[in-house]
Amino acid sequence: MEIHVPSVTSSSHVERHPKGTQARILLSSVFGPYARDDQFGSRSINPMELYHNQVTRAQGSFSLRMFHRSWGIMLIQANISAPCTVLDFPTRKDFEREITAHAYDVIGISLIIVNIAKVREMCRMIRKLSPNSTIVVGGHVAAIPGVDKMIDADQIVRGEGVSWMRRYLGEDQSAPIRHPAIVSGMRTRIMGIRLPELKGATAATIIPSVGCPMGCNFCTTSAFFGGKGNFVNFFESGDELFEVMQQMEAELKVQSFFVMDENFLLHRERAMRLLERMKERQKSWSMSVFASANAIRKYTMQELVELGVSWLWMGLESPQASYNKLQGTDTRQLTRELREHGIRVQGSTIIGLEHHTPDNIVADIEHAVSHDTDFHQFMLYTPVPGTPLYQQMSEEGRMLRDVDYADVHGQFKFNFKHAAISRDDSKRFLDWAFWRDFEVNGPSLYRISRTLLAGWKRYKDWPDARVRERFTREMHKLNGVYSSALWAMERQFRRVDVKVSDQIGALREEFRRESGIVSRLMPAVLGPILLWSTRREEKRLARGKTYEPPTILERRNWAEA
Ligand code: B12
Ligand code: SF4
Repeated sequence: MEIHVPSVTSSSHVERHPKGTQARILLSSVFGPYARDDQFGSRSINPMELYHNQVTRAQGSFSLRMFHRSWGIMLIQANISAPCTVLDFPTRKDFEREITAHAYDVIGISLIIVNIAKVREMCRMIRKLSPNSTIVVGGHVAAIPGVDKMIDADQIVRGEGVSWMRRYLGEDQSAPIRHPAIVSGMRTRIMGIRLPELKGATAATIIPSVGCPMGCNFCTTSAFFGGKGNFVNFFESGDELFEVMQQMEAELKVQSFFVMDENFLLHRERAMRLLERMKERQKSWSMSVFASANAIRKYTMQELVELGVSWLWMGLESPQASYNKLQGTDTRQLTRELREHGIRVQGSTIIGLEHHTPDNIVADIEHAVSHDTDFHQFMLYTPVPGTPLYQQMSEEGRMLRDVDYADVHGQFKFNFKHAAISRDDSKRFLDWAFWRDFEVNGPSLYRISRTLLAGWKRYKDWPDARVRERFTREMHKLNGVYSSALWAMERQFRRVDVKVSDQIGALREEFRRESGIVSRLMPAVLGPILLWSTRREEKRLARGKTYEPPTILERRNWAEA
């Protein structure tokens, strides 16, 4: 086989494609199925799911199941004028069909490090079935040292891809970013029921920036887009962001947004200008954001609530870790306060930090669990190529050489030599953390119902109509459904922990008191159905049932050749 030597580039040096914007482009994610063990690096414990993979994975039938599109290639497609197809979650057959059915000049593949074996196979298929195509590989995989010798691609792109692709096609790389309309999640399931996909019911994803200037040593997103002090902003000001959100509101009929920005609240000026515009136009929007504790502390609770922050993903590293983003914050107090104001908190805790030992790690996990967040993500401390941590571990000779990249996803075992914890124990502690959080705090669905109710009670008579409307909307839309789910959870969770089951029962009572007549009656009917579907799902999961995202194909600027 002839191996081309690819250039590994970022957007600052790009050689233009001879056909420019006339080139036909295919942008694809890697092929599935994902939730199984195979020779292409799929792993059953690493499905293409956010919550079930790394957040609610120990919660059985209560685990939140949903899929997210590959936003990077959607963003690139929306910002080039060449005819372009996005193929998301293909099977190998779908991919083969697409590259043989059309004469693509450029085939771009997007992937992260775990999926390296898939791109190797996809390059092989392209060379055989579409030999005239130029292969461009982008996404976090580009951070692997020596990746150019591992796959048969022509170009490997590091960092931001819109500007790279624009330069490659001879377009203006600094033209304003056109934001694609993205429904944040799809095929949502919980308690054995697939939720209906009604227009406007699911949040729109907004991508204000990539990267994060905080530069924590293990953080791959920060490192990939420039590291400490750097990031790439797509929408600089609150005004620009407001306009984009308004467009999405009109296009997707949404009032809630999933803001895909690693540290949204860090940019206070932008957020506060956005709030001003929201107030001017009476927008009762809600926002799910990622933010570090030090950034959250720049705001009062009232500002967060007025801004519509309804869900917050925050790092809760061990109290002994010295990350700037925590800056001495009492994260337990902060979490409690946020939840009392109706803000759902998703904590994120790293297992296996440098100071952890078999003797102190249990206390650190208990500390994390004691935050009683609505959701809790646990991840192994993982030196990933491209990060300062990887550099340091490599220099210290602590990287384990025989670990397959497909297993470097933070949910299995260490990929480095830890001073005090063995590889096998790293998995045991990780699995235990998930279980402990579930056992002590109960299903996340129960926890978010509790936060929602607290917020509604506090803000239902609030003077700002936008805030009132948001809480009333969130509460009333689902009130009867939450009560019914609580009815079923209370019974099912009795098998895990009676105390938590009683707490769920008490919350159900509270919901009942706050409900109208229809919602009061609903649990009697819907509750038993949900209990039945929950138990059916438990049996399915025990038999090894897994879920896969659907294959999606979207063309833009397309005329059949
Ligand atoms: C959404 C998401 C997911 C979705 C994936 C959806 C999908 N369709 O792939 C879900 C939830 C399923 C997921 C799962 C996992 N994820 Co994930 N995920 C993300 C997240 C939060 C957002 C990605 C995103 O859209 N970003 C915004 C877009 C605009 O950025 P981007 O994708 O990087 O794309 C830009 C460039 O990379 C480049 N680019 C990308 N593709 C291409 C292609 C071409 C041709 C070109 C030229 C350029 C280019 O241009 C884009 C625009 O600038 C990121 C964190 C983050 N903030 O990025 C983590 C992230 C990508 N995930 C990560 C990890 C580790 C995982 C898991 C392994 C973790 C786990 N155990 O759960 C699994 C793997 C699942 C699997 N089987 O593959 C890591 C990747 C680490 C690495 N170095 O490889 C990240 C960076 C999080 C982190 N900080 O650790 N993930
Ligand atoms: S604050 Fe979060 S996103 Fe920013 S560098 Fe640290 S871990 Fe990464």
